[in-house]
Order: sequence, then structure tokens, then C-alpha cells
Amino acid sequence: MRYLGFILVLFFYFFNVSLVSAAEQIPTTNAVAASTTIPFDVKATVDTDGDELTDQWEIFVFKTDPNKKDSDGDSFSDSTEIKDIFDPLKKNIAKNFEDQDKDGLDDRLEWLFKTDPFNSDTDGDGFTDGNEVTKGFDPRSGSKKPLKKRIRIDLSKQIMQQELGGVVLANFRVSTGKKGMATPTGDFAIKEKIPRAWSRSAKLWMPYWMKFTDRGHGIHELPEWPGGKKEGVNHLGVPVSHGCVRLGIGPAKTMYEWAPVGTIIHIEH
Ligand SMILES: [Ca+2]
Ligand SMILES: [Ca+2]
Ligand SMILES: [Ca+2]
Ligand SMILES: [Ca+2]
Repeated sequence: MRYLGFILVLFFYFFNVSLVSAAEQIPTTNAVAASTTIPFDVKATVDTDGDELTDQWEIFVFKTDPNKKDSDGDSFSDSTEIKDIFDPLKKNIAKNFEDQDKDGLDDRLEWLFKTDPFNSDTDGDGFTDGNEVTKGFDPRSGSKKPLKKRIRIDLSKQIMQQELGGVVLANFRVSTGKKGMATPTGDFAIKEKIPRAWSRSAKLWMPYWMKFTDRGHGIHELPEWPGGKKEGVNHLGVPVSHGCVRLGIGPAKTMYEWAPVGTIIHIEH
């Protein structure tokens, strides 16, 4: 009996040590445990207010009101605002959506791709949802067939949309053709890509050039004078070009690297 206390101390010592070391060895244990306690069901269909967001997505993901189509009362429904990358809880504020399962796909895109925002690999094929979307694959199926890429340009809004499988991945501000030199509307395709093209007529460099008409229309970064000065930094959002579609520094490179030759460009008013 006189050893009982000693044995108990030993027992608790090892018990605690093993708990600590288990937690240290598997740092994701806590996150997994927390997510499995959330009764979120990606397949649930109840949408009490009929705003396209099921009650599950409203309550557990976006924290919007499942009984009110327009949670912040700004006349735009919760789903419209989320699609347009706006905050459904604050009036007229663009939003950086959270990525609750840290898989590289934010909650907005999880909703649009119909993936599970609390499971980093919805289709269980070993690739995270974010990785699949970045590479252009469907995060909901193990299919090796890439999703369709499309570039949509809205001349009235001076916005370019990067679309994958019909889902808008991002919106970028553009500057298109000015009056009398308007950018043509319709469906085109990227004909050629040149990392840094030279415009003989304008005597300007056009970085990240993607040509889409034989008349010389293309998408490119803000043009650059031979001395390195950028043209029209303040003109994004205003149609001032000679017909080309200008993108800012950053978005131009993003789109150049993302869109292969042949990608459809849809241009409308
Ligand atoms: Ca709803
Ligand atoms: Ca609203
Ligand atoms: Ca995510
Ligand atoms: Ca996957």
C-alpha cells in the first residue's frame, strides 16, 4: 500500500506526458475535432428565405440571417452580394471571405463550387479543394478533365471577370476603348500570348499581351513608355484605350499565367 501514491503519481505523469506529446505530434487534431462538432451539412437543402443560400450556409458559414433575404437591408440579397464579392452584412463594402478549413479556397468559392467549407478535400482524391481550383480541376469529382475557363469583360462596368466552370474567381478593374475606338463586343478567343509586346503605332510596351482580334485588340498590363513610366495608372475603370483591354499591375500577370491560348473572351456592354 505504501507504494500506491507513488504508482498513482507515475500513472498521471505518463498519462499527461502522452497527451501532450500526442497533441504535439498531430497539430491538426484540435482543428479536426472542432470541425466535426459543427453540424454543417453541405447537402442540406432548406432555404427558409429563398435567397439561394441554404440555412446551413447562412448560419454556419456566412453568419447571415436565414429568415431574411437581405440581411443588411441595402436592397441586394445576401446571395447577390456574396456572388459579387461584397459583404452581405455591411453596406457597399467588398469582402475578403474567410477560408475556414484553410484549403486555399475561400468560403465564397466553396459555396459557388458546392464544396464542403469544413473539409479541405471534398472529393477525397488527395488534392485539396483550393489546389484543384488553382489547377483548373473540379474539386467535387476526381475527374482529370479541366473545368472551362472564360474571361468575361463588362464594358459598362469596366470590369473583367475570371471564370472557372461558370464561377467567378475574381473581378478586376479594366480600362477599355474610348469613344470612337470602342472595344468590340462578342465572343473571341486568345490567339497569341507575348510576355512583353511592342506597339509600333503607340511606341509603347504592352506587358502580358494576349491578342484576341486580327485587327490588333488585346488584353495587356498598363502600357509602359521606353523609359519605364507607366501610362494611365489612374485610368483603370475609365475607357481611355485605343480598343485594347488594359489591366493593372498584378491582375495582368495573374490572367496571363492563368489563361492559355484558346481561352474564350466574352465582351459585352
Ligand atoms: Ca437562405
Ligand atoms: Ca444585402
Ligand atoms: Ca476553404
Ligand atoms: Ca480534392
